[in-house]
Amino acid sequence: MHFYHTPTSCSQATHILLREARLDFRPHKVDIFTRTLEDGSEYTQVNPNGYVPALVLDDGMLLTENVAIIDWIASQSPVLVPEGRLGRTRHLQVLAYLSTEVHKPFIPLFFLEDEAEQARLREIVAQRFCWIASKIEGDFLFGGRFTGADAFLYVMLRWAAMVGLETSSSFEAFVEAVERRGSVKAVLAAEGLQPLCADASPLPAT
Ligand SMILES: N[C@@H](CCC(=O)N[C@@H](CS)C(=O)NCC(=O)O)C(=O)O
Repeated sequence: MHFYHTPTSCSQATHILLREARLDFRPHKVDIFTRTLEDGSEYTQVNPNGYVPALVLDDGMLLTENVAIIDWIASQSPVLVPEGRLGRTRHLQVLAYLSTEVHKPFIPLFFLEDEAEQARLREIVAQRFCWIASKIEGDFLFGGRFTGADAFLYVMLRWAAMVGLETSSSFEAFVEAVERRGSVKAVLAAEGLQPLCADASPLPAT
């Protein structure tokens, strides 16, 4: 399958999960500002909405939207979904929260110049991180099992670090546990990024 992504963006969660699920994929970098691929072709020919992530499956079907893509990858590798009768539903609940309550309001924090509006949005996003922090049980959001929601939360925490947004100290152990995973080390190396946790040993970039 083909995977369309932009390093550091929300597509990093998909990147981690494709590796967790050991799915074969060919990565393609997208410049989301010009909506072009590395060969200069127009990305809107692939995803008419112009944003990442996107997957094009081997049969040519296009998948977009973080929640749907993460749910689909988890359906290929059910260890990425919480256990229990409501496991998939609880997973979708957290994915929807991260997508609509954290990811979307977060994006303007990278661009807004109005200080009052920045402060208002930072407050909102910080509160939303508080709720999600209260959901961590053990290493991850659903106990000892790393799920798709953990990958998405990790990317949002990287964004928080990028804009200097203070978040709950209970995320420290979470980030350490996430950055111990081989999938995460490999993705950080592939995207040319350093781990957040100073003790995490990065993989050399290839
Ligand atoms: N509705 C999409 C939005 C994804 C999204 O906002 N992606 C950002 C990167 S984090 C992007 O590609 N932005 C460029 C654009 O919107 O043109 C989803 O949930 O997957």
